[in-house]
Amino acid sequence: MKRKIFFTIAAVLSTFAASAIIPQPRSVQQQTGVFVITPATTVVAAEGELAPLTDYFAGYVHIGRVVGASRDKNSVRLCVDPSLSGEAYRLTVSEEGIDIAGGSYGGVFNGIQTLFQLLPSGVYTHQCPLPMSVGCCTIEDAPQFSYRGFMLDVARTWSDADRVKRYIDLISYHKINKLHLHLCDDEGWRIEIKSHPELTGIGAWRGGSSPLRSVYGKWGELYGGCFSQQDMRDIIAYAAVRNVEIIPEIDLPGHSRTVANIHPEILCGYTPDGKATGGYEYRSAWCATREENYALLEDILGEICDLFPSEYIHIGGDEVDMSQWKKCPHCSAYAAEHCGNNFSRLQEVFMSRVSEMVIRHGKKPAVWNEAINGGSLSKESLVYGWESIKECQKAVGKGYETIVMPGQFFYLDMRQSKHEDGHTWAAIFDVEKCYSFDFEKQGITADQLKHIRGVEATFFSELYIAHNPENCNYLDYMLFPRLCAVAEIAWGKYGNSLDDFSKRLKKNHYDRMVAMGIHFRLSPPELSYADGRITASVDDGSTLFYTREGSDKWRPYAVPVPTFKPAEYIFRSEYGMAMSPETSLDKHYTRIYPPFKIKSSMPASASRGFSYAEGYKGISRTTRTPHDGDYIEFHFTQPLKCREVEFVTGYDHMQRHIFHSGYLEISADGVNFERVAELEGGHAKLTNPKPFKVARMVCTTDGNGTPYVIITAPRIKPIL
Ligand code: TNX
Repeated sequence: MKRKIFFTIAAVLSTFAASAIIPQPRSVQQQTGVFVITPATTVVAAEGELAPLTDYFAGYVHIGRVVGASRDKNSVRLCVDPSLSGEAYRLTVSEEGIDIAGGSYGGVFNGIQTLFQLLPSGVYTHQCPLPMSVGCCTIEDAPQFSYRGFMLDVARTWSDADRVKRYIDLISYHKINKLHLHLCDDEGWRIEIKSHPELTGIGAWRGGSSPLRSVYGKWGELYGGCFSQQDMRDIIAYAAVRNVEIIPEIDLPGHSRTVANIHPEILCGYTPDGKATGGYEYRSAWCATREENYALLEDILGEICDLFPSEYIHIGGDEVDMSQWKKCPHCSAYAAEHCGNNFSRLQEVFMSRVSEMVIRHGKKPAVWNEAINGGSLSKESLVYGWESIKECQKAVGKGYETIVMPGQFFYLDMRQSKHEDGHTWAAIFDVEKCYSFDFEKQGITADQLKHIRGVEATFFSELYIAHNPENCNYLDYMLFPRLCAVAEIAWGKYGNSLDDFSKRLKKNHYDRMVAMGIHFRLSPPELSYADGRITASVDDGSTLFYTREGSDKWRPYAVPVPTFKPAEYIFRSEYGMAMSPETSLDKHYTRIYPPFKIKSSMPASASRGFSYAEGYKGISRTTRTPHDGDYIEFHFTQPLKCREVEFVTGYDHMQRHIFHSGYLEISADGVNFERVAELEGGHAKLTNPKPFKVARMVCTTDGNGTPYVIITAPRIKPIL
């Protein structure tokens, strides 16, 4: 009797679980009864391609494995069913056992992921105790898109093999099946090329003793890393077990400053214009008409094609700075003769030659959407539409298979709310906005949809370097739960509403993500102020904390906080290792804009003079890179009284064009200065400073990896 009650409760629980899967399956039929996985249960697959999946499964659920024919009822049986299409699967849980039939290896893998989500979330810790009961059900499921991708930029901020494998696990739990690795860019070269060991020998390291200066974040310390070809083979094999294909990207012909630093001869040869660059080589595009360049690219791409088993090799094509081609006598003559002076067509000449190399090696080219602007790139190319939906439609219209990934929904390097970190160029968006992406609402027709191979989320990592990349918290926070939304868009929303997705996410998937070890982002707490009290609330079961500005002590929130200075309070919530952003009432963020003038040892640039920052109208720029001893002074008309002020070199969200080290001095009389803070990431913040008239940022590093310094207006908060 007791046993029966237990099973009934378990069945209710798993009934609930079956309707709370992410991505949600197409069809779920609940039945009565349960199957109990005990230590005596086995996972069974016929000999052959499914064998690795028995090991994989038993790595999570500690039961015996059987490879070969088995008549054992008490088992989880894996099989390929040719009547199912590719990655489709049918998961049947009966009182006798569990059957996972897939149209292919990938289909079976997908079925296993769905089964994991029917089990207690502890399954993801690899330590879930047995027995575990699963409610009887039949789930029939298939993805809408065969390409469900995630792109990680390991070039700007290095992520090593262990980290990449961890993300392979995390994406595969969400049935994402492509990992696009952005392997080189202006800031690094991350994959060993045996015929050109200098590419990683030099190009994988910056800062410290490296001849390559860092551009973002770090300076004095040598940092970076790269994958040997053997590392990459391990990653590819690890991913293959998890139904993930690695697609490598060698970004060409722009974004190539790393190669250009190592092999300056690849650049266009023309008489430099004499513009001061502080010794920094700013040009980065491969010369399109230098024949030897194609020989070098053949070496590189030949090895890439041999190393990666993927159908596609991504050859880049984004954001090419064509100004050098215009100055290059050979490129400009070629463009005049063959391209009607259209430099996009010259880019296509370049891309076509590179595509031919890839095709000769038995692969197909993948490119960013700008690469098809000239009109003649091979129709075999897969186009990644990142700039906008319109660019995706343009690619489809030209007959290309297309990956949809416009920045405003799919770039997970965008910030998630106004006062958080991250890029803003495409949008500020959180998981809900991300989930709201809808092909039909975006104006994509059923006919266009036929040429859409899938979707991809990206994480470009130039801002990551400033966020302690040695641990994954920031990256986890930026990726999850937005990647859960992308996973469901990729798998097919099948009419699920945002409300339904949010419920599944918060009620069930939060616990799974905690068990997966993800430091994901929680939605910020809701705040309101009335009758002298701030009330905070959350709708996801997370625990609330609050603090007051200037204090580092966080208190648990239990009841509304009485105060007449509500803007000074900061709230956040936690769930496992997940965290919400810190949030305050709007007034907390209010800034003031007192008049000031800039004086500097560095001249102001002609196009971005100091008046921009002085007028709080945008960034100002110097004409040269900074040297040890250079300074920037901020002279306020009236002594500045404030509750917080932050002085910023570089963009306010991006540690680039900064003073890499230095300090801040303030003075009440403009004569006597007191050193009050050290610069970190080009910034210095003062809380409740005594009134001062002049602040001076002093640089103690020679150079900043770029040809100038950006000066941003100070960010000043008023006394409340
Ligand atoms: C655009 S997306 C880029 C990257 C940047 C990214 C930042 C693309 C093909 N190019 O180089 O890192 O924006 O979001």
